This record gives sequence, C-alpha cells and structure tokens, in this order.
Amino acid sequence: MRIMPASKFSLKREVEYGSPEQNESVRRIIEEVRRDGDAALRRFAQQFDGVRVDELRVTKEEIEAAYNEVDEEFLSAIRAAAVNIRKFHEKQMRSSWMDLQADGTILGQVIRPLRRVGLYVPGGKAAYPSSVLMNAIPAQVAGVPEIVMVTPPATAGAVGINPHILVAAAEAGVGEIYRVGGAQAVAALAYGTESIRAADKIVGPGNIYVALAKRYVFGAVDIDSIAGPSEIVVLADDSADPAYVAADLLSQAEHDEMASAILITTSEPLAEAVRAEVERQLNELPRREIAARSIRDYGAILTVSDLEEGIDAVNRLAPEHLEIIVREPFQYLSRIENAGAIFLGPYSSEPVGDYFAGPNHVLPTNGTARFSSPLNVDDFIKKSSVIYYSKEALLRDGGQIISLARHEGLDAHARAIQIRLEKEGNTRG
Ligand code: HSO
Ligand code: ZN
Repeated sequence: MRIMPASKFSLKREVEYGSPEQNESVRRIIEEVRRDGDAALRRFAQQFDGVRVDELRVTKEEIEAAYNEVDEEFLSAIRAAAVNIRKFHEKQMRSSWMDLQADGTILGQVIRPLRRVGLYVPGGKAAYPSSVLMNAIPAQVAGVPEIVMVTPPATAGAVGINPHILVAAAEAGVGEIYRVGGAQAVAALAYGTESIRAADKIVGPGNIYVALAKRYVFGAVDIDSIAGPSEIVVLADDSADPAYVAADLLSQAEHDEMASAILITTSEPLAEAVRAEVERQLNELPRREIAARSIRDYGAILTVSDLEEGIDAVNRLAPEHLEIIVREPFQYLSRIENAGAIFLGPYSSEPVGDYFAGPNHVLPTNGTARFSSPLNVDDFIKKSSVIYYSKEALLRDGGQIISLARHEGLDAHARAIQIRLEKEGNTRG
C-alpha cells in the first residue's frame, strides 16, 4: 500500500455512463419488454440466463422450502438484524402536519407512502441477504403496501434463487418475488407486463446493465441513486490498533476491485504498521485477489500533520464510510461534513454497520456524500401540500395575487381571484 502525504493524493473516480453499445442494448431490451411483456422476459431468460422460465412468480412453497435450506444460526441472525434495522428506521418517520393560522387559513403537508416499490437483487456473488433487509425494511417502515422483488432466475449456470435471499425477503416483508433479472427486470418494474404490475420506484444495486436500465426508465418511475464502488476512509491517531485498522480496510476492499480503502493518519508508526498488517492479512483472505487489486489501485495511506488536516482530507474525499479511531472521537464529529456513515471508536468496525447496528448500508458512493444521504424512510414517501384559504385571507391577499398574475401575463389567473373578490363585495387591492 502506498504511503504519501494527504496533500498529494486525489482519488480518481468517474460516474459510469456505459458504452454506446451497452446503452443501445439496454434500450432495445426495454423496448422489447414494453412491446412483448412476459414473452420478452422469457426470451431474455433463455438468452441471458440460459434457462427456461415458465412461472415468473416464485411460489409460497418455494419460499417455505428455502427456510428448510438455511441454518438456524443464519435465521436468528437475520431476524436480530431486521429488528435493529426496523427500530433505527422507525425513528426517521415523519408526521403529516397542519398549521391553523389566526385568519382561519390552514396550511399543511400530508405524508403518503409510495404504493408499490420494486427491489432489484442481483444474482451470483453480489447477492447479499443483508442488502435485501436494508432496501426493503425502510420501505416497509414507510408504509409501502406492496414491496416486490426481482432477481435473476439463474447465475453462472446454477438454476434457482439463493435460499438466503428468499428468506431475507420473506423476513423483510417482501410479498411478491419474480425470477427475472437484468435490464428486462427493470423494464418490467417500470412499465409492467402481464404478470408483473408496474411499480412507482425501483431500488437496489445491479450490474452495469441494471444501472443503465434504471437511468433509462427514470421519469416513468423513480429510482434510487446509482451505486458506485464502495469506499472506506479510516481516520486514526497513534492510539489505533494497526491490526484493527488493516482488517477494516480489507473488509471494504474485498467487495470489489474498484472499492477504495484509505487510511488517513497523524502517526508515521501507525502508517508503517498498517501497511505491514494489510500485506499479512491479505494473504489469509479467500477473496485476496479482489482485495489485493482494490488495495493496489485504489488504496492509500495518507499522512497528515494533525487531525484538522485529516478532517479536511476526509471532507474532500466525501467517503461512503468513515471510521474515526482516535482518542476522543466525538470531539471531531461536528467537523465532518461529507460522509455517508460515520463509525466512531475502535469497536465500531464497518461490518457492525454493514449487517447489524440498524443504520442503512446503502450509502452515497463516489463522493456523492457531498449532496446525498443513506437510503432512508423518506425515499419511500411523498408529500402533498394542503391549502385551505379562508374568506378573510383571500380578501386580504387577493390584490397581491392578482398583481403577480398580471405581471406574468396570465389574465385567467387574475380573474379567478377577481371574480371572488367582486362577489364577496370587496375589490380592494
Ligand atoms: N459494505 C457494503 C454493504 C455490505 N457489506 C453488504 C456486506 N454486505 C456497502 O458499501
Ligand atoms: Zn461491506
């Protein structure tokens, strides 16, 4: 792992817009699904997943059978995690409000959940049961009545859906599951087919085709943000245990070759010790090839002269995950401006948050913590404004409304107000 002064480092990251060919094939897939519905979904299952799909919807029996395939330990852990995630997200709930003013005017805001949300779950190695919980539970807490999941019918030749995914979905309150993946699944959720009704929003990670498809259908439906590669920054002083720091960096690095793991430290000895630990621990990892590439291409140890400089570097990087392993971590919290999730102290290792503590692990990647937030209950609600004007208030404000309307050349607007002012026997203003 390279060691360098923080001032010399910049992380090169770009938003992935796909090649023209990829965009074209996504467009074609989506248009075919719009035209041919289920028939197109079956055709693409054959073509891309190499399987014949008769029944698109996963049956109750299959879900029950999945419970027999997972062990007790997994089931109780996923249930405990779900409880924590639910509790945390319940705190995010907002209430509708109405404000009654002295003149009888009532202004307010009502909160309504989205009606139907589609959750994309990738197949293969990136199929994480924890991500099913993280995406579905906030929707459920928001009150979304219909949460549907789509996931590929097969991956790498193996037919069927990972039973751990099915169990996580059932535990998270997902009521409908379909075996369909890729851009075609996104199209089905956006426009509907004979068997899959259209949703109002599509969330969940996927490969480049899924990401491009989400971008393509955005507007017809809402989407979550497009997830980029994962990032962790550890900000540490000489009190940090190098073995812990190295282990945490590697926990992010093993996600993908493009994940980025960065240590920022005030301590030269820690920098050296972490570098050695990363090398040592890497060799023990089953996913060492992925992690090693991530560390080589996107990893770094950055030295700073004090924690102030370290915090400036953190804010510039705007990491998805930030761990602060220093003597008095809470002292620095208020200075952190850009970070998706902030883990404080030596016992808040990132996997605590990835799996269990309760906050969401779907976080802003790629520097987007500058302007966006972890996935949360607000992502699954919408607001409607409420306006009740009393007669008194209209008589008072009518003239000003008319004036604004006339300045925009919108006479019908002005008249809609005027007609009331006249009828109420008052033409003031
Ligand atoms: N660290 C990932 C989430 C995850 N970790 C899922 C394990 N499973 C988000 O950056
Ligand atoms: Zn993780």
